[in-house]
Amino acid sequence: MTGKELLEILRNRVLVFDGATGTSLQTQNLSAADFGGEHLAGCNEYLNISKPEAPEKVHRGFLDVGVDVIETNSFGGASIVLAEYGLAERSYEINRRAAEIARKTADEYASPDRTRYVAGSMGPTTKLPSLGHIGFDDMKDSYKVQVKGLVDGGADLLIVETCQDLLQMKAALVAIHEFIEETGKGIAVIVSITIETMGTMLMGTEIAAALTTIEPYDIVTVFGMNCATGPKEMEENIRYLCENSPKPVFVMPNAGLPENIGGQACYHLSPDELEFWMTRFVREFGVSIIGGCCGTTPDHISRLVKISAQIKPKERDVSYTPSVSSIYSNVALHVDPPPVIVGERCNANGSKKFKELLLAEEYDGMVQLAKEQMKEGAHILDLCVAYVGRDEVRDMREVMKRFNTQVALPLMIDSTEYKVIEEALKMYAGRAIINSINLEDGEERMRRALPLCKKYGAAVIALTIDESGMAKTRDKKFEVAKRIHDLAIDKYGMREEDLIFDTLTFTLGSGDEEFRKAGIETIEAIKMIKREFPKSYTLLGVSNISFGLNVHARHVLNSVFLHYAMQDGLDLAIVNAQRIMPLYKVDARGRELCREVIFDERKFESAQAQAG
Ligand code: THG
Repeated sequence: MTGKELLEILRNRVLVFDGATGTSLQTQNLSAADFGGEHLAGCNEYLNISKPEAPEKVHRGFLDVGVDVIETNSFGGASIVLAEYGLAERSYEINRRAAEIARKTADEYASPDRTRYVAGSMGPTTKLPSLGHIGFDDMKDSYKVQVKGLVDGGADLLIVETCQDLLQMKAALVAIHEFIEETGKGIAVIVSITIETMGTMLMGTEIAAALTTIEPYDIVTVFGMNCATGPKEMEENIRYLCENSPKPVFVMPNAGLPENIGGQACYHLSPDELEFWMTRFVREFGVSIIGGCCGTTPDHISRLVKISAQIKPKERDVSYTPSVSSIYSNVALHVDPPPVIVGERCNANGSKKFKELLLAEEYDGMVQLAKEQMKEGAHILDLCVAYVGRDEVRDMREVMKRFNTQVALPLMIDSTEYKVIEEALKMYAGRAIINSINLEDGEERMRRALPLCKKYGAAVIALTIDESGMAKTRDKKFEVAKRIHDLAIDKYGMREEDLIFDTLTFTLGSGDEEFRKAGIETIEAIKMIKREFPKSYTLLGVSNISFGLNVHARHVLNSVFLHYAMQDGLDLAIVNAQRIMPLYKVDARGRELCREVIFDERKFESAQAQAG
């Protein structure tokens, strides 16, 4: 089924998933021989080959109580997990068999007025790419084989579940994205993350950052959470998703928190308690898909079937704020009062200190500079490691490896090289911003960069530059912005809110007649863009306005320019956070002088003319 078809089903009712596969298999007391020998004992996925009756029995238990969807016995079916049993090469076969067993059993229970669906289960594997346990491409390739097997075996949809690390989740999504592109097959996808008892994902991710990272993926139809805790502990996060997620919400709790009894995890939540919490989630919060994770039995799940028959989910009133995220937390693309501050100093061309750290390959010092900017008030960091004569791809990898987990702020990837941008995106768990695209070489940059945005869920900065160069007047800046806007949306599938327009300013510090209106034109173009594309964002590299002036004049002019740009709708500003002053801290004379320069009022000349 396609994502659209899944949405259609969810318009009318709550969909019920099955319960625990792993703990249900355990209760069958299978012998080593059932698993195919001592060396395979414990490999649940190999049962699809060695004893298919075992997973089939689990499916029947849940289909008997009336579930809509059963999950394939393939949670650990990625080759990187199967490798632990020497079964890596058999991943396709094992996943395909898992789907075939579920398909055959589900079809047996289906009737003309009652479809039973098969969800292909994709677990988190045993590796965390954000900790360097495995490379992105290796993980993605492993998932891709699993996807192929599950779809070929007859899965109706895919569930990427128990996600621990957003980068692991992205590897699974990129695998599905590539599979869809290569085969042309549309398949619905559910993503489910695991929030540990401490309130974040294993890697420390807050629910808001997870939502921000997943939200741009249009291949993902439903988003939610499963495992780690019982429903009670999930309550606040479920409430958050129901209030903020534009995608329908999925919940699949454990039967309570596990208790360790003689080395075995035991789950004690009663069917009554599960029914109580899930009723609340559906009726009061508006959850659309319910099921059970570890420890849930057919007795538990029969209660969910009852809920689905009796209760319609609450109509949700969702307000999503477009944002970007690091692996830990998220930052909205607009704050009140503005601006969102983008720290400019992690730039090998814009900071002497950062350049020196890069040349000395002092990567930890670079992390320190990033952290300093956070203390100075930056919300996002611009990151540029381009330096003549150095290998930018290698430098980006070295820096990203560290910044991904050691810097809590979302990043802007500032590079003109697509290879650098993609390598950065492959190492970044959160939602990044690509800095930038333009029309200097016609559509080429858009054609290369925007598919990367779609694949990795990034936002993008669009500069008002076209084949004739950097736009100088407000009308030309707007015209270029409109051309990019229309192409990005109509041809590349971007959304208005994924675009951040930078109306670039030349310096007012040169004194050239040609550039005297640079400041006003830039500000007026921001106004026009905000009026015509209200869902898009605007950004400026503020320090550009003052190149060529002395340090003190720069600080003052930058601050005053930022003030006026903000008044006219600027959302984000790339600045040296430490050096930006609020307007009241600039003395009145400096403020007035800067205003006259920015708005080109030419008091000086007209006074001279009068005197003459
Ligand atoms: N738009 C977008 N991206 C950008 C820019 C833009 N990225 C780069 C740049 N412009 C914004 N970043 C900087 C960084 C530093 C300076 C200016 C802009 C700067 N640095 C001091 C100098 O060169 O004099 C040096 C400071 C130091 O060495 O510590 O001014 O416009 N989308």
